[in-house]
Amino acid sequence: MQISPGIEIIGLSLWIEEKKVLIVSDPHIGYEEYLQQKGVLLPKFQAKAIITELEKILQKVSPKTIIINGDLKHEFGTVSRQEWKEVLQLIDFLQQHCCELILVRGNHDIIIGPIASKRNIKIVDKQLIKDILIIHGNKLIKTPAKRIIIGHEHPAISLRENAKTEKYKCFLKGKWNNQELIVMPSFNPLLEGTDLITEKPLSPFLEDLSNFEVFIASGSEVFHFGKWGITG
Ligand SMILES: [Mn+2]
Repeated sequence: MQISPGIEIIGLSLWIEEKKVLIVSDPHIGYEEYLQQKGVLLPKFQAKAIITELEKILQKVSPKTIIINGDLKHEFGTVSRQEWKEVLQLIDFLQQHCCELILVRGNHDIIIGPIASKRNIKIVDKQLIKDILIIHGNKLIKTPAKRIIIGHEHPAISLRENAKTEKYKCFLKGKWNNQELIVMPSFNPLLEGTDLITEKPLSPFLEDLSNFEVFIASGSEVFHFGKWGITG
């Protein structure tokens, strides 16, 4: 489904057909270990699940460029060998499927230099593709770009069906400063996201959500939920 002219939602990614650019956001490799340190017991599956989802997307499109829109790694304070292995595994996988891999720096990507030097990965603070600025979204920026794509927020929405409430990752589209703003969900299956109906947004781009449209991404399906105000 097109979220904006020339920008398509595929799984949890965005695809800019004209430039053959695929964007994924917030993989947060190492989030599993972070939860384990906090005493949450869970089987290790995150890196494998991320790659499986990417494989599904890459069966549909053949990107020239893949952009990770920030927070490749969850925490850099304590990096275990397993986490390094998974980060490099993801980078290697992505590089096998594109000519150029770009990481737009997120707030968790502070000490990312060693990865960049191990692999040929371009690290930027923002990336312009046509009239679209891709930026992580933890800080505001002035830009003449007509459209802005951010991550960082991990938007989700809870829907109640009968007695069950389920949380779905979603994309958001609205206006910021007269520019179109698109918000991407996290690509990590463990990070369900922030339910923006009940929780306060993190990103300074999202002060007023009342005019935002919601696009729920569930498996390979996308549901357009219309404006935020009437979804609640
Ligand atoms: Mn972030």
